[in-house]
Amino acid sequence: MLIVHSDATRDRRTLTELFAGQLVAPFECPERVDYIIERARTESIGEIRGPDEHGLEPVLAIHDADYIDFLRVAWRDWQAAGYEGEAIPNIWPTRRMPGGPIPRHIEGRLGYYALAGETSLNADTFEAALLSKDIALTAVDQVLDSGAPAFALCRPPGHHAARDQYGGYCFINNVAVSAQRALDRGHQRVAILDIDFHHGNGTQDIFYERSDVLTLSLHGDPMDEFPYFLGFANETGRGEGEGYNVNYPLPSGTDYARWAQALDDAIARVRDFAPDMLIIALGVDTFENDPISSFTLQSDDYLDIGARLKRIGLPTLFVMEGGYAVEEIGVNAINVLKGFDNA
Ligand code: SP5
Ligand code: ZN
Repeated sequence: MLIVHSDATRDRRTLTELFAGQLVAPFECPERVDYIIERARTESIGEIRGPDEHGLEPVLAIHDADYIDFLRVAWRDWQAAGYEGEAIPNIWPTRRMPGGPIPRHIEGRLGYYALAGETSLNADTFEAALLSKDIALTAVDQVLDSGAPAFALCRPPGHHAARDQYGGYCFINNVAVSAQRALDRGHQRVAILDIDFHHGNGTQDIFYERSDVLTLSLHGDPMDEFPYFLGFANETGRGEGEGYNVNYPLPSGTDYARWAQALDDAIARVRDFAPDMLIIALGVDTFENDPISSFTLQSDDYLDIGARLKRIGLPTLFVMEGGYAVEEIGVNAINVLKGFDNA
């Protein structure tokens, strides 16, 4: 399988993550990609190529222009305010004070555009987000041109990013931008199946009122897990989109037998939808040793996931999302691709 990767993802690193009341070294770190690409090489998964620049047009087909402008200038404005740490929001338009104008001060704008406070911004952030979407777009173009599967080794991830919000380590929604690209290049229907441990809130929200993109997500029950405020089973779409969003919230401790039942149900829904392309939001934070998650999947289970996805029989794009057991992330992510290729 073709892998799209850039060594330049290594150059982007935040230093802080607000976690459990402390600023810690971020779980979403450059070494994640090192382990994946090293494993791809030792397992001879296939050709590894770099991304092509795709510009902002495909991004603006999904995200609001004011949000992208905010990402472009956020670090500059944060520094101009005299702040020395990485940029972290500390106030939001919450339930009792929504609805005002977008603030002028960077502190207010951060809260306006952030959906969570664990994702620090720094000088690298905007370039990193652009590189990640170019990796995804290069891979989706390859799938569109060849029909063969491809893996976009994106970093930072994307599925928590909404039309005008960042968070959950995500800034540009790589799977959403890729799905829109496929539609703009002539596809009628695209399915996005999100198997990251966390609910794909951004992807759900972006396509919630549309019937041309079926969104499905298997994830930790938001009663107990990030992002807490979306991802429940009764969220099935709205208007035109009614029936085109499917959530599988699963309890803490979910093992592969139980998880795979949900996967099979999701696969049946994908088949019924009969899309032209399948996009997998590939997180491996469902792994038993993941430091921020609570499922118990084993490394071999990822081979079986890949095989089940292959049997759907659709042109398939894999896009990297989460996975924070860094030393095992290479084995786990590449096992999905191996399982797919060998089925
Ligand atoms: C792409 C991706 O996987 N993003 C995940 C972002 C999660 N960030 C917040 C982590 C907070 C962990 N809290 C643990 C709650 C009890 N399990
Ligand atoms: Zn995740």
